[in-house]
Amino acid sequence: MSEKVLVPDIGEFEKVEVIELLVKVGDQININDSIVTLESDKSSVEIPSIVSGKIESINVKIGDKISKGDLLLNILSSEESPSEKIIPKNTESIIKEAEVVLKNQNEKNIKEESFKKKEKSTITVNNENDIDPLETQDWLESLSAVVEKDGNKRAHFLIKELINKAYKEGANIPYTQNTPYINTILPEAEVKSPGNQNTERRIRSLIRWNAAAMVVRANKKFPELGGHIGTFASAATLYDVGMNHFWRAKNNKFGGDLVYFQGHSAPGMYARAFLEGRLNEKQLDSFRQEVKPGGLSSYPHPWLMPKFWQFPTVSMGLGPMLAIYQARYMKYLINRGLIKDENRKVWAFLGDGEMDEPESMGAIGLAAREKLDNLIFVINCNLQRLDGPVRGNGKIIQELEGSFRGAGWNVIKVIWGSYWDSLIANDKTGHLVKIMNETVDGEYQAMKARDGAYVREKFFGKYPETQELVSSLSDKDIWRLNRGGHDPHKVYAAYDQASKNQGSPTVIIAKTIKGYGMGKTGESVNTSHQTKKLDVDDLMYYRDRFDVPLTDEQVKNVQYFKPDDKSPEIKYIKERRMVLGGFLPERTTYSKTIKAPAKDIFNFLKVSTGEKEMSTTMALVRMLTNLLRDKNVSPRLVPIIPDEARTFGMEGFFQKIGIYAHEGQKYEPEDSAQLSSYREEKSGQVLEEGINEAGAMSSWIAAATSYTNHDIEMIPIYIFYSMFGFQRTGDLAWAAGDSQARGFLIGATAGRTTLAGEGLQHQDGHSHLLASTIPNCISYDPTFHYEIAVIFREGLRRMHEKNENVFYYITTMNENYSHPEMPKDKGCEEGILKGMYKIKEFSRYNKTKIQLLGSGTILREMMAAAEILQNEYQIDSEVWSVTSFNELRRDGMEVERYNLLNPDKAQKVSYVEKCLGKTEGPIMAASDYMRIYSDQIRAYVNKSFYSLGTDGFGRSDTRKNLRKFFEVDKEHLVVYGLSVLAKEQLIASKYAKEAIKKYNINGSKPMPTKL
Ligand SMILES: Cc1ncc(C[n+]2csc(CCOP(=O)(O)OP(=O)(O)O)c2C)c(N)n1
Ligand SMILES: [Mg+2]
Repeated sequence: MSEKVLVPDIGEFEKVEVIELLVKVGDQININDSIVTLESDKSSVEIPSIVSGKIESINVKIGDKISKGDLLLNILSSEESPSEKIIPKNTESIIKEAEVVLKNQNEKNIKEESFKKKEKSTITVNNENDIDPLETQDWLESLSAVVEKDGNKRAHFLIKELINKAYKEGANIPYTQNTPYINTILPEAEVKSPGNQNTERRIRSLIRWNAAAMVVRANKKFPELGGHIGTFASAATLYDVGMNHFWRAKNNKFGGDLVYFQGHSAPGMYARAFLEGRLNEKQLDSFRQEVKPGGLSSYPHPWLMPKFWQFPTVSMGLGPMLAIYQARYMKYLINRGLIKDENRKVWAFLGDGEMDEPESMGAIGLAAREKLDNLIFVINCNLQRLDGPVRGNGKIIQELEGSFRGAGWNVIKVIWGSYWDSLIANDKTGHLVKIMNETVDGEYQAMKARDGAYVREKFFGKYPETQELVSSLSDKDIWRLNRGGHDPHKVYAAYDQASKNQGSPTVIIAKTIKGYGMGKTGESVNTSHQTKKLDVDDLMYYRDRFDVPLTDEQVKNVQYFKPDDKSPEIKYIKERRMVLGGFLPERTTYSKTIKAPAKDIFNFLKVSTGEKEMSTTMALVRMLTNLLRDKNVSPRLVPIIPDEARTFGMEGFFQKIGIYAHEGQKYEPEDSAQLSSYREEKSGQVLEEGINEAGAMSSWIAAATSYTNHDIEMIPIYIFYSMFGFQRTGDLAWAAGDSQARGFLIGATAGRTTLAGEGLQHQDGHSHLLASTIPNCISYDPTFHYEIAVIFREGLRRMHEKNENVFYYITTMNENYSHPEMPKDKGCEEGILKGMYKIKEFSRYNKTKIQLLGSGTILREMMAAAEILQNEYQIDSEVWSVTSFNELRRDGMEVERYNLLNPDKAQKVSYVEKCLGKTEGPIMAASDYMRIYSDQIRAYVNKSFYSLGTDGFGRSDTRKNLRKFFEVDKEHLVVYGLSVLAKEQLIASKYAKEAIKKYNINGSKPMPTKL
């Protein structure tokens, strides 16, 4: 039957222009195939067909302005009646979602094992406020009986019911997110490690020794090199258990777990790699000496050790965020069907001091919300940071427990080692746990800096009951009471449980001792962090403490120790890694490249837009829409937006490719009847990050390094307000460079005078300068649509086809203007990419000439000024579109350096000099950025050079007024041009003076920087 396809509800727009017809009469099309593209002055959307069939007739043509309800097509439908067959999209996704939830619920119920306590123990907590201890005892015993008979879950249920009941009856329920200061996993519930504990201990001791030796040796040679011993000393067990039993490497059968190592624990990773035979002594001896190739970097830096390190973590706080978004991105790839679900995990090792960084905790809510059960945080709570205790007066473990539990994480506390088990079991009065709860971290730290007698007196001595509890222990026994993070059994049990946890991320909060084993100078003392030299006595102590088989002489020489390859230790360490699929960390890439799309996919941006005006943001969005039609590129695009899609006219993407939501869409969106309705979907492509630039940047980094971490090349495009880019998340951008990210950053609504109205906080006049600080970031400030097309395609080619480790920063603006046809000149494309090309020449008079350089929207002011100079002052000019002062400077710098270092060789010529060297007249450059942006090339041209720009704070006003204020409007450019020519003695100064008067310019107005 014949069906009419009408224009659906397209939101608030009326009379929107048809800019593309995507079908023709006779075509066979399917439901959801795009029919036409509509474009308003704000955004463009494609209209999909609601029926399948053959097109009988098309009722619209390019240029038509259409509104809701207008007839688009007649289709000979291949279905009886669409409305009968199609379940509305939202209803369908709700049904699907419900089915998935039901299925999971059933599975969970089946799986749930109710753990039963083996031994009954009632803990009586002495409490001065207890008005009836006997009654309390009754209640507690009843609870124990329930636990014994029906298990923990039942006990949980009853407690919850009691709380609800009390709440309903008006009791003021005290809120607590904390559990007592003991291990989360009870001894009887611990899963035992299958490893050979003796061999593992010996291996761990050797790793400890070699890590410390490496740092000490480097500092003996060059005391300025620095390094850390105390951090890894506290974390060795945490890493070893993971390495021996849990972390699976990437190989041809498995994608690999991803481990974010704490930055300054790097010596431990090198020491292990040494035992594994991956690094040799010579390499260890080049720790922190990287200038000569082959040195070991101070911290994890993929840029410096691209085959070893995967994640830069040493800037505190970035690791936690990057790991969360990595885990989320992994799920994104799985849910989009781009990688298999292999139960891979993301592990992140963090310091307790590091958790003070706002970034560290800033995204934990997202991890729980997104149910990232592929994510495990291990927080090494050695209770110290650099200067002193993390929480001297409090308890960092309890604080973290509360925050993570509150956010919805599975929390596993690993506080006490096995030697404590029997003491805690014998604590019938509850006094031991009471002291544990009462003691603050400052005291815990101080105790481990002293000895057993001190602990007996200050800790157990607090109550007669606890004094009695340890009466049969010697001071040495008391000293041996270990902390959970140093006990491989406890750590194994925690890792095991974390790995099996479903439905939420897990945090393991492990208590350790900073500088563990380092003796008086390094163990649990406030200076532990900085200790990088150990004297002979300390080294002897360290050797004895861990039974390292070295002679005194060898210790004095700080020799490394590596047992023979056939020794049980080396065989064990290698065998364990082989079982787990290979070595870690290791950075490899097996992704296939993405063929850059044919040039013609960009051709529509190379013709003039005629009367039609658009912004470069809009041109970019149109280009992306077009790219979504390219079969190779489309599935790999990862659009990332922090709640600004509508600002950038990208709301059309919501329907077209969907917003990623791991739970699909459980509600019918308010705007469901509209074409650009808010569509969330499990396989959605857009990462809509909410108002969260740091999170968006972290997502971008995960996608931009997908080629190595997931062996799939992706094309992330993160679009943001340019002012909230590098300025806001600069350290993440730096980490992106280190990570060898490949992708596009789009600084939209860029420019200090182009984003009118928004004012001081929003108007960006320096993001290009910040971008220029990152060596592998290539940045452009284009003016016209064809420039964007050329730059973007080249970016695709360089990054995703040729695998260059660079990333692109492109600014786009929201000022509407018409765009000319791309110049036919052969050199134009090369010029756009290198940074400048001649866009226009005025040569009517052949008397006086000036070279005018402009970038971004200010190029148009410059072109207008050139016209005035010619028409009113008979001055010729050549106008250059500068797409990147940054790239021009890089080229100039390189050429200059070469020439200076090779004075006797043929001297090279910079690209700027090639363009401008033989031209006539002085040079005047202007941009919508600070003068220093265009000033960058001053040194590389052999001519007088003047730069203009938007130095100073922005403010709200119209574009015209702002450009006047910052003196980059065409009138100022004319005046400055005339003045420059007068200064160069090419014309009389009276012309400039007259123009100043004519344009009503106040020559004694203060610099905008002072206003
Ligand atoms: C953003 C940032 N600020 C400061 C530092 C310097 N720094 C390196 S380690 C450290 C202390 C770390 O303490 P913690 O996180 O507890 O780690 P630990 O060594 O105790 O395991 C500091 C301040 C840094 N690396 N990054
Ligand atoms: Mg610490």
